[in-house]
Amino acid sequence: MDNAVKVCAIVPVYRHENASRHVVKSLVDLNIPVILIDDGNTPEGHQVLFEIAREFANVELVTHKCNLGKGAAMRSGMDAAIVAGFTHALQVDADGQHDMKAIPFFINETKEHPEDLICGYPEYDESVPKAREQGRKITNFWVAIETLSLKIPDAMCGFRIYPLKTSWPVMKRLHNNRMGVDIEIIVRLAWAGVQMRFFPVKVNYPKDGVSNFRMFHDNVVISMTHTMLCIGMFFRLPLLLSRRLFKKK
Ligand SMILES: Nc1nc2c(ncn2[C@@H]2O[C@H](COP(=O)(O)OP(=O)(O)OP(=O)(O)O)[C@@H](O)[C@H]2O)c(=O)[nH]1
Ligand SMILES: [Mg+2]
Repeated sequence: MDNAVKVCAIVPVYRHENASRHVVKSLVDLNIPVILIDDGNTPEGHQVLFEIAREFANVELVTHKCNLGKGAAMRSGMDAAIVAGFTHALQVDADGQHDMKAIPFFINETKEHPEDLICGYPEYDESVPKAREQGRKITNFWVAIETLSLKIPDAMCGFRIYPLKTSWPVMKRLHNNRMGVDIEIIVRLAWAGVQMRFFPVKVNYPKDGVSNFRMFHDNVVISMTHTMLCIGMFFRLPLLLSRRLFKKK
């Protein structure tokens, strides 16, 4: 890794302590330091994470005493990454759904474009639940309206490399602690003018996988997030429109 770019991984974990072992191992095998966030797991879950952090070199465990949500876990992870002097954070979900073989390519992209957000674009196989796939399409439609652009083909992927210099000031001000954080951060970074690059990453849903997604509750939270972002878009209309005009010229 060159001097300018120091990448760590942040892995928020809630009820995925067992699946997270494989994720951590893949990261450690690639020589990527890991910040594992125990987001208020059971004492047994915490013990598993504690052992993972002890077993592998370069794994730091940050613990929330109670469950605060993925957004709060990402915030704690980015905070720890900044304190440790990293310039970029690869956020990867602990459930092992994402193809870890994509990581070297993503890191190379970060080295070539250190200012940019490098985002996964999910390539599902047939295991994806149809309702989740539909939900993503609805979210992506709203995100196009909120950013007045088609530059975000997927706003929910839990596989991205964040440039911390621009992402942390935005992340630390988010109120969204739970589901919806992946959407809110990418829309706010687009508003802030951060350039984004999307690349496919294979995603699968194992039959015995644990999902924390609560169909009713999380969809309500996501709808509230879109409502808030649409209101935010109206306040930024002059900025977003002038950016488009300027780009055309
Ligand atoms: N949903 C959820 N995830 C959390 C929480 N705290 C940490 N996480 C982690 O955030 C990541 C995303 O959670 P998932 O349950 O996979 O949610 P998802 O990927 O949107 O849903 P699926 O598409 O069903 O996998 C995982 O690494 C979780 O372990 C929390 O309170 N709620
Ligand atoms: Mg998941």
